[in-house]
Amino acid sequence: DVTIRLADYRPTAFAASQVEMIFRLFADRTEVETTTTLERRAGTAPDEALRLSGDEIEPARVAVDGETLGPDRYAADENGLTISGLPTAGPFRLTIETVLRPEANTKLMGLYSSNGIWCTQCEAEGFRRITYFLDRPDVLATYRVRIEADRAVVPVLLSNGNLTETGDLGSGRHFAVWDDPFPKPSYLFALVAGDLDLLEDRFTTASGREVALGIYTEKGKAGGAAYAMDALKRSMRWDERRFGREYDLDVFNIVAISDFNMGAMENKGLNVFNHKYVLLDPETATDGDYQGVETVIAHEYFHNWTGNRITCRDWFQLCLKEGLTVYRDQEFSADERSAPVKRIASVRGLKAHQFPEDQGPLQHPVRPREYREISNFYTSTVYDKGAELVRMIETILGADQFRAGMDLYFERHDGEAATVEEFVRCFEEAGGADLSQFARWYNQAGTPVLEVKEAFDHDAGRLTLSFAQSLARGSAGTGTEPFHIPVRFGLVGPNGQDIEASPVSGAAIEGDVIHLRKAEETVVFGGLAEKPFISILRDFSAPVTLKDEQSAADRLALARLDPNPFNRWRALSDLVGQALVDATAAARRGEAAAMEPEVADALIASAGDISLDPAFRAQMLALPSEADIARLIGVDVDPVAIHAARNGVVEAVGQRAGRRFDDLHREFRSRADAYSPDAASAGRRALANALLEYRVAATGEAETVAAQYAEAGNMTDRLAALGILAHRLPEAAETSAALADFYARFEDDALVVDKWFAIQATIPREDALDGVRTLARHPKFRLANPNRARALVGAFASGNQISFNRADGAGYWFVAEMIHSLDGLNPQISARIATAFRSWRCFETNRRAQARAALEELAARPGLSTDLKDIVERSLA
Ligand code: DPP
Ligand code: ZN
Repeated sequence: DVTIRLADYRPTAFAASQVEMIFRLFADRTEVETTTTLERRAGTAPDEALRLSGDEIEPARVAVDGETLGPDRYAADENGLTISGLPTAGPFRLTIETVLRPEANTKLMGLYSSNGIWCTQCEAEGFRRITYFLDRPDVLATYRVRIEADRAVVPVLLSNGNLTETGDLGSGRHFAVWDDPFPKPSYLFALVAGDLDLLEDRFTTASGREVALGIYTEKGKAGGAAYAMDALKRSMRWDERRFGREYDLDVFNIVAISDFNMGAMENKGLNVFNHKYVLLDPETATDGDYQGVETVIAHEYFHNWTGNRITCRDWFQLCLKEGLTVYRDQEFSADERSAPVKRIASVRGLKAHQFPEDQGPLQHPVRPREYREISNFYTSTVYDKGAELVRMIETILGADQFRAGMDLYFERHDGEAATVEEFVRCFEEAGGADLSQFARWYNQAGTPVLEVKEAFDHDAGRLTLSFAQSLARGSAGTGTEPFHIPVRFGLVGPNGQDIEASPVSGAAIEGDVIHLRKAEETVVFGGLAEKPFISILRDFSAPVTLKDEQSAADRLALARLDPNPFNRWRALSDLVGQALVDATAAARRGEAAAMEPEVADALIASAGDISLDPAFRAQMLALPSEADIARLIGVDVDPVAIHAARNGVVEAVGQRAGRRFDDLHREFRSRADAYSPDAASAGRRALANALLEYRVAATGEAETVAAQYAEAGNMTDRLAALGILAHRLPEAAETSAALADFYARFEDDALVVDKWFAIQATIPREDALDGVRTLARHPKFRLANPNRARALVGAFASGNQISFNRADGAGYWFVAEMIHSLDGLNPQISARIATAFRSWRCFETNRRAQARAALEELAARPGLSTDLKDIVERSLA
């Protein structure tokens, strides 16, 4: 395999302007005829051949301007097609015919069949599995697509753009023609055909364009798309208000598909979704699922401008659309729900997924410099850290200038394939800022450490904050120069209000943001009668590891009084994190887990703090996960000790809270009234279920939680109860009864059966592996379905710390074996699940040796996909 490098970027030798496709769908095959208008670019040699990409296809016919070429004019190989003797000047029409077998396509890239529905996935390099093409994002063309099929079997025929023609072909066949007037790269092409149900609605844009909205589902499921439709309309309105972006076609269609590699795909005018992010019903979907649908619907819709109207020049620029669009969907959720709760959830996600990636063998910069397989770069670093970079630009410039920069970006680059440099330049010009140092964030991998020291001079009334930033060179081997770090801060008085303090000297300060640019810098504030509490890195204004020397007393005070809600959460979370690290060390010495009474009391108090909304209180109560604790410990990790410590702490806090948590639980637990997915109601359920877990941990009693399981009026409460039973009381008779009942109730609903698999895959016992092995032979287990594979193998590998990381290595060997089987079907998913090995070096010697042996054995197997080989080899490097 070959390494692709950013430094090697060259435009294509030929430009494409128009693509006309005909798809003829039959039961056993699909015939595709693609005619592309091409032209040699100025500067391309007259004898230069045309090189097109292709993957697992063959040319049935090749023609130029209608004349079929003889086999001497073209040569197909494993990666594409080379055509020589093409016109030296002016446009010409190249026709290529291919024949596809969508039924046999288990990679779910290109054209495939899912539950009888024909559908496509082309990002990043799937279009080349449909036809030979200049399959790269900087080749933009308009598409006209004609689809022909049997009307009885395939009544619905969809592609990008607007529907311009339909009709009958005789012998029961019909056709539809779709025209997409916006030039687009091939990765945004889509086709869907089948017998589908439809939920319809309408939207009028700010300037009065009438848009027909449609969500297509498998038969009988369209009712489940109502909330998704509502989320779509709210997203459309929000993008108009917040960014001045209107929708641009007459139709916007979404299709929900059961077998899908990703969450969803933003194809122009025809988004294709994993059905998990469309279909909802209170009986079968949790509050988390509702939020997930809202987020993904918004994300894909927002791509219409950030990704589609302005796309990426090459795949190294992936963060240009993904980081920016994640930023936009985060802002949408913050506006629709609670901004602090959303920010806490985003930062938790960043630390859980991006930090370990950035600190391990799969490290890469937000804009990578090289790749072997682009599918492996749809990562938390590109998406989530990419979003943090956009957020930092906003923090540096302020809201108004940030908006001006976005406006300039849309105006200047509409219709183009752009780069990160062009994006950043828009903010420099519109905001009058120098972002050259800031741009290092795109190119230097790793999480910088930011140390802060505080010194207070009582007599002079001066506070000195000393900052030191450092970046260790990691596996990516990129630079370690100092970053421009925006540090949002506040000095908090004893009454819980920010003090206006005047900076006397040191690093630049604008408003509540300190701009750090050097490896070491200080800031001095004067005019302070007493030492304030220092609230630093408010709202997590930069993706760094913060090391401060704050006393426990200061943290406890900030957890109570910081007017910045995010930092209130962070102060408590830092204390709790340290307590869990200490408890793990104690557990390793064979001692019982304990928590400082002051910290436990702060946690308990936050649960009952009526000045905070319930969703926020639930966040305060949610302890770091076992994987989070492993990351805080960093080296020589013993997952069994972590598990014992965390469990012990939950139990101790639950016992200390006693009746207080019982009373609160009674106050917040769901009443019999109807379910509403709104943020406030969801927050009450989250708090009640968090309290229930502490209560069950403290008493060890299954009765209340089993009753909640049985009586629950919605999936949120039912699944929370089932999770507490399975994860806290795995031996209880109530647990096996509830698991059996859950399956019996929902066995025909694939998305709920996924939950049933995942909950058992994550039972925190070393012998959970035995259950997982049995489940892998269950009649409902299907490795070829990405959601199911993720629900069992993915959930086990990434969510079962003690069983995956078993001391005898059995967890590693089992996952390696499953990944290998999966690799023969679907390399993207096998490679994704394999990333669960990325933190193997953090464990104690014995586990480390087992993980290495399993990875080395896997790496040595013949015939691994490029995707899996890339992940396994980088993990071992
Ligand atoms: N569909 C995926 C996303 O929206 C990849 N573009 O992030
Ligand atoms: Zn995206």
